[in-house]
Amino acid sequence: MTAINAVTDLTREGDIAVLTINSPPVNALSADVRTGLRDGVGQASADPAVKAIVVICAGRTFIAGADISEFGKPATGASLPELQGAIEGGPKPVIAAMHGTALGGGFEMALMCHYRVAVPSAKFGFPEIKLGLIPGAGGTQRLPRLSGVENALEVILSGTPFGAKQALEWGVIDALAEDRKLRESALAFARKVIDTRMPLRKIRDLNDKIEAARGRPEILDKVRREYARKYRGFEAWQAALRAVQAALDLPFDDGMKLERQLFLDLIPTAQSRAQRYVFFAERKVWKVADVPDDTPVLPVNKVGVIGAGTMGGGIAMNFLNAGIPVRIVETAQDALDRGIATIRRNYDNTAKKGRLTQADVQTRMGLLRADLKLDTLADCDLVIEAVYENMDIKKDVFGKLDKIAKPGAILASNTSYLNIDEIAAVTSRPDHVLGMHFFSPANVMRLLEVVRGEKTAKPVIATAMQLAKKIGKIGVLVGVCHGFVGNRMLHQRQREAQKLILEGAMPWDVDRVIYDFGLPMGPFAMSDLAGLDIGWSKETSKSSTIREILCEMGRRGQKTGAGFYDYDESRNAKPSALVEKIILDFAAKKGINRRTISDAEILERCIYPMINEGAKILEEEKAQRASDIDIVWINGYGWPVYRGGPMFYADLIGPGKVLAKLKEFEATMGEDFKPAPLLERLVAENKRFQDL
Ligand code: T1G
Repeated sequence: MTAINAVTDLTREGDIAVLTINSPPVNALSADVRTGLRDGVGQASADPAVKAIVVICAGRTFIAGADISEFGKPATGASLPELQGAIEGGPKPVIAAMHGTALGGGFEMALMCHYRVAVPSAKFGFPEIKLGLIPGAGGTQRLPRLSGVENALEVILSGTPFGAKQALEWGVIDALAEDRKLRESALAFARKVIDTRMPLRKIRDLNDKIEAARGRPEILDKVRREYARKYRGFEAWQAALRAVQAALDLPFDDGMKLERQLFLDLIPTAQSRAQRYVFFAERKVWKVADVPDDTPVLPVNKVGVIGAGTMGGGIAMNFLNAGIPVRIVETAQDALDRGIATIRRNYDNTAKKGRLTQADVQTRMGLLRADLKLDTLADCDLVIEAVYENMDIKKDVFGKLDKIAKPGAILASNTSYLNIDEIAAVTSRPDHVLGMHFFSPANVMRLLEVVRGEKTAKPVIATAMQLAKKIGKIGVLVGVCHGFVGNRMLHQRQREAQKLILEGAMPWDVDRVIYDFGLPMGPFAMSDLAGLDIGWSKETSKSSTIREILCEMGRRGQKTGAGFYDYDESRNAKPSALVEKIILDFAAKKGINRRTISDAEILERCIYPMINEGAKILEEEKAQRASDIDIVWINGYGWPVYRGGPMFYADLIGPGKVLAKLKEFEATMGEDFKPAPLLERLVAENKRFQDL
């Protein structure tokens, strides 16, 4: 065994050289790994006794891509083109032996090899698009030559990996290895290559699939139309289309050059920096400073849900999807029946779309028990309360639950705003009480705010975070404050949006600016979707806000065909002349001199107070880190991932710019814009939120 470098070993099996990469956790194609590969293949190629070379990885996966943490830093070690020269351009057949996830640059390195062998469970793909990048080492030029242009576009634009069976069909791999016998199978394949004098098969020379797609612009046009909506605001996908177009139009090496340039141009872009930031942020959220990874977790084998409404039903589905039995409790039979019917309907719809089989639906519904009696939850390990958002009702439920639930059971509230400590205080087990704030629709939205109470025990936190992962959520630990992280910041935006439409803008102006910024919809369209009458009551309504006036007029949002917008029968929204008049009259009555408000001001007034509130949340330690706040907004409120989140956005435009604008607004519009001390400090120290 020869150590090529710290992460690469070279061994010999007769006349076959085996290059083993060992660079945990995912054998990323770092400078060391690239150099080890280049020098190892070079060494083996120069050794006359060697007839073939096998490249294999130790650990849980084949190379899972370039080392994302190296992007934006000065390049060191062997370059990707050098690697290509050593492998594809080398004199000896190189066979890639793959397991786990061969992704990005790792998959491209394998496509530089002459042959590929993989275990049946291996996955292959180009997730670069999720990082605001495109494959930069030949993926856009080589994959179409194997899978055909349409399939390659789907792989590159979706970023979704495909399996070994598909890879074999496309000729991406040449043989399936026996599971857990990858090395032996790869050596046997290399043996066959040598003994049967198989040629140095270079994918660059395979043009039949390319020729078949030449002169058929409809292929890319169709894809362009399909992805235009999905990738509204994103940049990288256009570059991916151009690179694949080059594979069709240009000789291989020219296509490679163009791909490389497109790739290098994307690395410094704000979008790619944002999406790479989010990649690591999504992995940091799970790390809780004072709850180490070895903190014992409590068993959760049965879950109780109180309330079978929209949230309760969605919450229950998450656990049923994970194979955990659920007992759902409601106060009235018709409400219970309605809730169960909704769950069944949701599953049937998913089955109709082919994403579940009827057997899956049966299995999940089979894990669900429904009841009217709270004490049927006595044997649950975790009970999640999802009743009406009222403190007295919640305290009443928790008081009763505490007497019923078994010792050691965790009691969680799905409250969106209320004080978890106050709820916990009505129980005898405040250390086993926390918030688990799901987002509607709860079975779809990825975000789960895990609300840590003052007395919540560490094993309970560890259990909730692990459970979040188990049910496919991204769990973000937050502290107790009104509205936690997401809603607390949302309140800032909603307040400014309401003020802006009195001062001179119209709801559709504000929504257009927020929509163009990249969010799925603006504050007024969102309110119409949720219903303007949430928290409104005819009895107490006094026409004191536009919202109240609209509700009094029966304009309660989409569900009534009218709200801030008028809606046609297919729920398409259009600006309402009546609402415009209501706003003008209301402002006049308030003595407000309306003025022209620029789109820039609308954006700053909606976003900067959110950033400022984020700073306060960090000051109060209601979030562990700025990137957690960004993960909340991306996964719970549709903040565009290519803008990294509100706190990343602040760093991108400069905390100084945010501070200056807030001060300017404060001078004319008062306290709502008073900068958070943390923001002042960051600017004074010339730091960013990321530096905290
Ligand atoms: N670079 C650097 N670190 C990485 C990494 C990578 N590519 N992939 C994972 N890690 C770290 C991660 O931060 C975490 O660290 C640990 O590994 C485990 O990851 C030229 C341009 C492989 C499916 O986008 O999708 O190639 O938190 O928790 O759930 O064309 O990681 O423990 O300190 O996610 O088992 C393309 C990204 C790069 C793949 C494993 N490749 N990785 O999932 O573990 S661009 C990717 C993943 C490229 C070329 C281009 C997943 C995984 P820590 P994990 P997992």
